[in-house]
Amino acid sequence: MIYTEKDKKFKRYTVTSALPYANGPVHIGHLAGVYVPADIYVRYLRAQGEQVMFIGGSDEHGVPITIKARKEGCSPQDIVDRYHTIIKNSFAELGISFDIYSRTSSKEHHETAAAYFEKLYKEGKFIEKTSMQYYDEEAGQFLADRYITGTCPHCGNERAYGDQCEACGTSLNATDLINPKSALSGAKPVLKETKHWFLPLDKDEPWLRQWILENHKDDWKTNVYGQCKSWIDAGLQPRAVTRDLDWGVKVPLKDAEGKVLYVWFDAPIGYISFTKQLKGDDWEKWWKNDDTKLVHFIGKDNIVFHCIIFPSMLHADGSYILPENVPANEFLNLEGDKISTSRNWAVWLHEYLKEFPGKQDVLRYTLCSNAPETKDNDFTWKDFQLKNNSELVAILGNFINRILVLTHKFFGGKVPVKGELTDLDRQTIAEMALYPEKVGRSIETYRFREALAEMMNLARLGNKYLTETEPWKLFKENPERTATVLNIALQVCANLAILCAPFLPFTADKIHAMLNLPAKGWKDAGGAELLESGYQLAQPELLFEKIEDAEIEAQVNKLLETKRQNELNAWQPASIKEKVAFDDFGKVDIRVGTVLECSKVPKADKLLQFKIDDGMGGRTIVSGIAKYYPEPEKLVGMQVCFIANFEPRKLKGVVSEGMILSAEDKDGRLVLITPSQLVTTGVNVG
Ligand code: B3M
Ligand code: ZN
Repeated sequence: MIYTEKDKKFKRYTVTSALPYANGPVHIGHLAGVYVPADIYVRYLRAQGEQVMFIGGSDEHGVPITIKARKEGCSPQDIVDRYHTIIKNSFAELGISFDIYSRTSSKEHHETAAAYFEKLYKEGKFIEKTSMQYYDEEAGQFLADRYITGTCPHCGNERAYGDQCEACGTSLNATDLINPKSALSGAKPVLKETKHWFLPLDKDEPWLRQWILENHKDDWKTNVYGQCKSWIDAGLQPRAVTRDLDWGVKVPLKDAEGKVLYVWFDAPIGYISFTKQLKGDDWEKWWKNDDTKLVHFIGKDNIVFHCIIFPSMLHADGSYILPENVPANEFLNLEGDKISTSRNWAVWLHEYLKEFPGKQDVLRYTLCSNAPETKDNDFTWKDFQLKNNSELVAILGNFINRILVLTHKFFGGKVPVKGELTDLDRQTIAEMALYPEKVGRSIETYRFREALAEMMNLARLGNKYLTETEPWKLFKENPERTATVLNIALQVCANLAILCAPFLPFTADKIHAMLNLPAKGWKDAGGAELLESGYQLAQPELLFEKIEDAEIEAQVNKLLETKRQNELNAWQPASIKEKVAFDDFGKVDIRVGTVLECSKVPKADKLLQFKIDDGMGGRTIVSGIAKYYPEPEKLVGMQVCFIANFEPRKLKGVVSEGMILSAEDKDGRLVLITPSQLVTTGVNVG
């Protein structure tokens, strides 16, 4: 049975997943937070025989896209074309089973979003307000959303954007920011008058309070409910739904030259316009019938938009249903650090697919078993390896492989006939029968980690059954009993094929093929007669293979390299030291010398020993630059600068009479300072 929210029976499911911005590829954080759980949910519903529509697409408007285009010197359309293609293809390859994956720059979407606005406008649902907005005088442009940064008034984050603070998740208006700065020129912006249309969210407070805080108190996740509650309790404010920008859906009014719809106004309408693209004239029932269940899969930074603002838009129109649930996840970190597109701190899906061909299910498995359902979580490559080697290979893959190999060995690959049952058989069959409901109930309540763990428990049950019956030993003395054991074990395999399909669709297909199992739905699962006796099985193939340390090390090294690059990029010149009097500087005696000999100091990795011609009979200087000059003899003849009036010091047994000058580059490399032309040995530097 389907356990619906409040036990209401729905006829069809409209399932949406957040539209990723087409300004970069998709990474594991997106997948674990939104697309893997959404895909599990819809695959399960389809297996239950439900009518499901799974909507996805690229969000191709918004300031981050125009900022990127500006940086790269191309058009916003070029940017979204590039990333839409990468995102769409990589989702398909991972088996994210959208019924449609469209894009908001499409003509149909522009028409639908503009019409949506126009209808609300005509019905007087907006407030028209002239207000002062930030304007960059150098760039000659209003600074909407991410074009402006400043300090968040709530948490003090100095890099909050004009529409949202990513540190604390609060949604902002640009005028809330402390110390605002233009992202275009860095200039302090001025306030300039402009007209916009606002959604009066303040008027929606009473019904939002009732709908979320009362009606959905028990069935929405606590993280989602909590964010909504603090928003509503803080008092809702009217929100501008238009912007002074030239990239986006044009505001369909006469006096709105140079204005577009706010990206968070047009993007969720994408769910509707994509439905129209998919269903044509039949689209309305997916959005307007009470017996349709609408579910939005999103990440936690999108909660207010999907729980408050979009529902207010739907409510303002009046003919739409509201979401039944919004199972938002928290964030996934990578190796202990926040995933970041700009710092390239991510595992990119399209790269994973190239580097781990055929291992889609390993990623799906790891991300689901580690999904940040109730709190932020961490992805590590070590854990990825462990999950593959000691769970997928050792528990699931090994079980299925053993059974198939034994069936081929003893019974020519035919499902053997079941004889008399023992207590253990009956118990195993009875336990197996509980799994479809256990897994299903967890999926329906959006507890995907738990659901996956239950599915694996069925494989564990199978392994336990084998350990206790030992069919590989049994055959010689009791072929009949072996037949019964393998029959039952094969039924477990068949059940696993059905139950693992929402999570591991590629593996499910392989098991189906090996068992020659006709397509079966969730309702068939649990039974001990899925495979009839005498049925011919196909040849077994390994479902999973071990991931070696070297593969994991390569990934970890790739991340270390990213970290190194980030540190280099973050390099800034050291601040200037305290002022020094001219005469004080004059006390330091710097000279030019010529290298006569140079060699490594024995038993000291870092030190080079120089014999320097100083024009006064020569001197020895020891310098800690051996690492950067692996062939010291090549330095002979070179002119260097050195401090000539240092107190002599003993270093590793060698007396050093001075210090050779070098510059420290941003990666820590030391480079010798040398005059730009040959000069007389021994002259002063100053
Ligand atoms: N484009 C995703 C994000 O915040 C945003 C979702 C829109 S869903 C309508 O990264
Ligand atoms: Zn903040």
